[in-house]
Parts: sequence; structure tokens; C-alpha cells
Amino acid sequence: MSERAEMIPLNFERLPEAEQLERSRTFLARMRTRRTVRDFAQVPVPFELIENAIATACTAPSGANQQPWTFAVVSNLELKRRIRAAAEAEERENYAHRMSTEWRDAISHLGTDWQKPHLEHAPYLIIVFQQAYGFAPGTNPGADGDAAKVKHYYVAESVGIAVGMLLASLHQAGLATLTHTPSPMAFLREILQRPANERAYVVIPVGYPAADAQVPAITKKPLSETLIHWD
Ligand code: IYR
Repeated sequence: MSERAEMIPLNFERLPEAEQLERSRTFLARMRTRRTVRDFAQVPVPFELIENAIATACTAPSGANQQPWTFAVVSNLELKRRIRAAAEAEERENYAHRMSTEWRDAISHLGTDWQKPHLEHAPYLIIVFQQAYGFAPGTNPGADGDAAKVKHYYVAESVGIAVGMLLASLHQAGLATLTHTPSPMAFLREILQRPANERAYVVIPVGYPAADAQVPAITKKPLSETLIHWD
């Protein structure tokens, strides 16, 4: 049993309603310009933008405040090439044999295929790992059988919330992103030499869009379909 945390006063600033509306509308308008990008310019991005976005993601609420995530950042070209090759090998199988007709139909309008040049061209890949369980402090996860496992709660939900905040931060900073989930993703744990408790959750190429980048003409559902309100 861990001890109850000390309680401290909440630091909260109540804003005037006009300012609340202004901030909320500005943020909505900004987020509505976010598009998933698959063509990246081979142009560098300041590392602090990546670092700040990850720090923002790490403010996310998580089950029991266990923060069951690791953000692996790859800008090394050799590693990006290895990740691309391994992802394309899996995706080639997926598109050729493993996806059902129903699945293929569901994504056909996006125009994706097994080729993933963005995994090499984007200046940064952020590979998000979820920690299926933790290790008790003072135990050694590196040595077999020498670590006491700690159960984690609501791992997928916690990591999903953190990734949403990461994407919002990167967009707000003027960067383009792609949420990519090659399947299966076990190769990422191997290439990046992550411990046994970590499972890749998503790969996020980050950078500037290529000058001729195109996106599918798709829209979000109207709020009338997604928001229900009982007053
Ligand atoms: N993971 C594959 C296929 C794919 C699946 C879904 I669901 C998408 O929204 C888009 C693509 C790929 O990355 O190509």
C-alpha cells in the first residue's frame, strides 16, 4: 500500500466568459485545420518542438497516475530506414493477404498502400510504447526474473489520451503528423531494444508537409451526429 499523497490547494484561474469563448473558438478553428499527412519534406524540425509536445503528452491523466508510456524519438536515418523496411514488410503482407475485403473497402478512399516512404523522409518518428505493466522501484527489469511486476490500469485509455494531446501540441506548433499503426508492431520493440513490458502503440512521423503534399477530400461528421445533449 502506498501512502496517501499530501493534499495541496488547486492552482486554477477562473477566466472571464468572453475570454473562455475566444480561446475555445480559436483552438477549435486551429484544430479543424489538422490533416493527417503522408508526404513529408526532408527538412529539419527544431528538437524542442518534439520535446515540448512529448512533455505536453506527459501531462495527460492516466490510470492511478501510473503514466504507462514511453515516447521513443528517432531521427537517426539508419534507424528510420530499418523501421521503414520492417513496417513495409508487414504492410506488404497485410495489403496482399492479411486484410479482409471489408477492411480493404473501409480504407480504400484514403488511397494508402504498403509503401511507407514517410517513415524515412519525416525528420522525426515518435514511437509511442504502452507499458503493459511496470516494475517495482528497486527491482531490475534488465535481469531475467529479478523484477517485481506492478499491474497497470487503463493502459490503452491513458496512452490514447496522451497521444491525442501530443498530436494537438504538434499541430499547434505548426507541424504535420501521421498516426501509423503497422500491424503487427513487435518489430519496433526489437529494433528499439525496449523492455518486455513495452508494446508499440503507434508510430507518428512528424515534420513539415512536402510542397506538393495532397490529402484526401474527406470531412468530419457534423456535430449533430456526434453530440447528444440532455438539458
Ligand atoms: N495500417 C495500414 C492500413 C491502414 C489501416 C487503417 I484502419 C487506416 O485508417 C489507414 C491505413 C497502413 O498504414 O497502410
